[in-house]
Amino acid sequence: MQGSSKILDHQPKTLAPGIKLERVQIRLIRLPLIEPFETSFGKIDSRLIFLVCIEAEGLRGWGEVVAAEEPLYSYETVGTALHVIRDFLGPALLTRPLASLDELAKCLAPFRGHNMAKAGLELAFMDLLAQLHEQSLSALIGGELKRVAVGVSLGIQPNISRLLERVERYLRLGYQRIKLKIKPGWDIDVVDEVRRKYPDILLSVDANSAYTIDDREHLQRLDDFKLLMIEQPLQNDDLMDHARLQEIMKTRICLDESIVSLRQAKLALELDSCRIINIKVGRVGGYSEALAIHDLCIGREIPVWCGGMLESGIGRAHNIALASLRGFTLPGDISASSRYFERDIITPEVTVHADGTVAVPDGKGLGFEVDVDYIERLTETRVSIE
Ligand code: OSB
Ligand code: MG
Repeated sequence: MQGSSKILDHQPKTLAPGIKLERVQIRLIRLPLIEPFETSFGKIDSRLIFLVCIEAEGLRGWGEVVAAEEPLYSYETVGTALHVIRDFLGPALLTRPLASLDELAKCLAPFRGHNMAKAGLELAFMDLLAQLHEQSLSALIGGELKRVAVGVSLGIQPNISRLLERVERYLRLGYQRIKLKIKPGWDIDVVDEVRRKYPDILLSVDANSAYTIDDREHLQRLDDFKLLMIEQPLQNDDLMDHARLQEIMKTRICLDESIVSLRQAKLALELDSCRIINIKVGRVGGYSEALAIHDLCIGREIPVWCGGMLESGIGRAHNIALASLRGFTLPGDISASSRYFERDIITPEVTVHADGTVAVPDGKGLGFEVDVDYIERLTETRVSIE
């Protein structure tokens, strides 16, 4: 390994004298899920998708705010993001021309928290910047992979046989890793059954903070199943207990909810709270922080992978670009559009090849067409900031 500072060169792409953003548009659209998605914090049947569109220089850049309707995965919601973008972040971006991602990030940095809201704006800005540079998003951020490996996240099912049927289905479709959502009462036995039937697959579990350190002995039983990782077993703000758990478990802990910034990532690695990191642009506040965490992990030889938030095609396209960076060595939660939605809002839809990879598009910006007419028809709420 080389020294960490020189490893990667996400060349700071600047456009002198800067882009004057003309308008930030928010649209909320509801997309029904093909089947309900259940985690340790609840079940949803549809996604209220929060789209951000930035207009400048005759172009439109698209981003997505991944917040849910309820503050369960994080404190942010569709409602808080709407408020914060409309009243603070959006107006701040319209005050002066912005020449680079760095300048945009600096402009948003004074506002505390609300990472998903910030990320939605960063994503839209980066799509715009990539188009202005006549480059793909992947190329703009220094992505090297032409195909990214993907896995699937399987929600809690009404019974084991339904789960086994889903596992079979996604393995047949080529997905390279199966992740099972777990919670107390849906864990050891379930993992045991899946592992028994599929002794050699890449298998992981995600608890979404459903346990506490008092469950340590119970969680240690997961060590019997050769899991790739256990994702976020404990509370989001408890790096110390994660470190205590990692110390006594063979299975690598991967942190999701806990890693909200480069600083938290450094702290988690320093404490040995985890040995794998899941990067989500939304959770960390956008590309600039995501790239920094990626570079940190490469320097420390910590594998990273791209998490998902049941995004529409727009968020999904950004995830594909992110996952094309070379530190993303484990399969991401990047499913085909058809895994979640009857019809996506981009064309072509995201598809998973039989070898369990998704192609990184090389067209300008997102590399997919945004189906603006369809979005228009679905729009429930529209807010314009100018
Ligand atoms: O914890 O990774 C998670 C979905 C919503 C909120 C949190 C998570 C998830 C998933 C789904 O696991 C990943 C996907 O988008 O396919
Ligand atoms: Mg997770």
